[in-house]
Amino acid sequence: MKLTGVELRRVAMPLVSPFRTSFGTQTARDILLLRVVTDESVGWAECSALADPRYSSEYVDGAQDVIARFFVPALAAAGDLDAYAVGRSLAPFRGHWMAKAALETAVLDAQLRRDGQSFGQFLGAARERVPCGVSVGIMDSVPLLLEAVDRYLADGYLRIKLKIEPGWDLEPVAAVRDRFGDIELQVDANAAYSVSDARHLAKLDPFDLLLIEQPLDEDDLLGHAELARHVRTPICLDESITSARTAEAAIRLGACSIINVKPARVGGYLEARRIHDLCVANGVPVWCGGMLESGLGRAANIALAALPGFTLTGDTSASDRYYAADLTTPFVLEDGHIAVPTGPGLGVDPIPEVLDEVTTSLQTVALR
Ligand code: OSB
Ligand code: MG
Repeated sequence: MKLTGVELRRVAMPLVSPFRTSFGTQTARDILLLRVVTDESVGWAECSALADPRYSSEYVDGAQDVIARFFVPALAAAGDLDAYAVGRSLAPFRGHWMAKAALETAVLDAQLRRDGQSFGQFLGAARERVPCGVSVGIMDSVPLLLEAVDRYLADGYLRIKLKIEPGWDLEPVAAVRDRFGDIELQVDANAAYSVSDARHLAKLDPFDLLLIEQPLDEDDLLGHAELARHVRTPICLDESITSARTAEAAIRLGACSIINVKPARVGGYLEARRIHDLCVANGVPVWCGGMLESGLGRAANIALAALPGFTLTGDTSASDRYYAADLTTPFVLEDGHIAVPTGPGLGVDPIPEVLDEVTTSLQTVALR
């Protein structure tokens, strides 16, 4: 394939309810969409970068800038294009995994649409539907939290994840356990604690959580390994895992026993699959995380979550958990599961009328 055009579009997507975490409150997503045109086909992708660099160092304006300024010209100069060539062309540029992931995903979508192959087939999906969990934000009170969890369980979600931070941890966890009994329950701290909180975090042990996600800073692998010696709850890493290499280091150091794979955070689906393979080889359970994606990003995440090593329920929730009107045909929960798309590429397309309505800007990138 030869690259003939790249469009960068921003869309404003209000969330159905505010999503509060230790890194801030999201009330809407300001999403960067990529449309890549080649001489043979068209591909779409969503960049998962949030508006502020508070979950990780990336942010949406920065992602758009680095893609337009550096990444697209490098791809245009690279000649014959496929998803693997994207990684090679962008390797000289440091970091910017979410921006790289978006471009690689759009090219992979174009390639797979040309070949008539779905993301699931390409990645090695082993099932037709995936079990779904839901990530529940920090609430203003425990009763409001219980109400939200009650609704998600009634919807059919198979696993609940509670966002925690200092001052919102033992009490909400105890209340959810007490009210809902033996449900699959886990927590995510988004790096809100330090290793000196080990004794406090050990108080979560009696609640039999599936895991605690990213209690400490992104770069604190040794701290996580130390913490793992003081808590019984399995430690899962999210922010710390930026590549198969950091995943291997984390596993070898004993910093985690479970990994949350987010394709956006690790530079794309090819690296996500490598991490999956590494974890399978090391007996480390993995699950697919999310970044409040629209249907475009969700489609590929659900395909990835269908790989055989994804043995834990992911954060791949249905469209209506996030958006009143999704960009694509909505993903729906059936019996706690979402069906893996089967059409070519992502298997879903943006709905033109919805896209028009939510678009806030459109940049056509010069290929030079
Ligand atoms: O830490 O997993 C996280 C959303 C945005 C950024 C980071 C995280 C999350 C979630 C929600 O927990 C995942 C989802 O439902 O998409
Ligand atoms: Mg997380």
